[in-house]
Amino acid sequence: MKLPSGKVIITASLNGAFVTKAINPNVPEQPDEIARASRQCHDAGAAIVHIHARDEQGTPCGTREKFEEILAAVRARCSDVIVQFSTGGGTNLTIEERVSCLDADPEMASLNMGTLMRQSGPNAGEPFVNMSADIEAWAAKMQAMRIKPEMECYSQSMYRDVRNLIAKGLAEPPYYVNLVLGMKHQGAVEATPETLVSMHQSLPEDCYFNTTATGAAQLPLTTMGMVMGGAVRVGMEDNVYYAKGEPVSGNAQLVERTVRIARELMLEPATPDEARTILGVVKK
Ligand code: KMH
Ligand code: ZN
Repeated sequence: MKLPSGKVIITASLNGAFVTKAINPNVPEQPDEIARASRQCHDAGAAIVHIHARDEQGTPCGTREKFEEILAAVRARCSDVIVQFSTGGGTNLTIEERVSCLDADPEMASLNMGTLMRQSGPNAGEPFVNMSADIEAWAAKMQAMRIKPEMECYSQSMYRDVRNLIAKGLAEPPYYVNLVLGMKHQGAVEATPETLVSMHQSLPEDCYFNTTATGAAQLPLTTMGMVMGGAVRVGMEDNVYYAKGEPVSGNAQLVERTVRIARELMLEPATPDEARTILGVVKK
């Protein structure tokens, strides 16, 4: 499904699990940094902020307390933006730690729709596990808590689990699928115009789609995604360079560029409340 004409929903993916300050010192890790970045991105035009939790050393962590602390910090600086916590977490987290974010009762959370195999870094050979039974359990918990899932699909094969949730009534329409392009994991598609078009063409019914692309593909493929009538995700989780050799100065810099391009395409960034109405997100 296309977004209502003239609108684009922009998500800022603030930090992720892998980007450290050694990679880019502007990545927000601590609750107040995350809160400030959320406000800046909201003011630049983002309706949603996608957030991973980090401990005092910047290592990915997953406890209800930390997510509650982050949510409170964001709300203190920005009452309006939609907070989407990651259940993807980090390579060092147990499944229980990953989904502890749900206990903080965010408006949205990511829901990874299949298992991938890590092929690089210290965790090469370890799977990023998202079994169908787990996906169903997390979806059921989100449904009960009225947390809107963003279903992360890294290849068309993951649409099988999207259709499974729909068939079992474990998700509420309109469904929201994030086309995640360019992850290095085995099982993920590369980030090219062809893979974006191919994944878009085979989207399950009644789905709004978001376009996420890693690295240098983020700019061209999110631009394509807007032309195709989708939502887009930009941010330092997925891309730490503004241009070749020029580190991103902050997440808002990427949001500002996306808004400029959107307006050239006659699109206005949806406000958080407009995004709630379009996606069926319950305000909390
Ligand atoms: N790292 C992104 C490409 C999640 O956090 O749950 C995928 C992601 C999934 O953001
Ligand atoms: Zn993430």
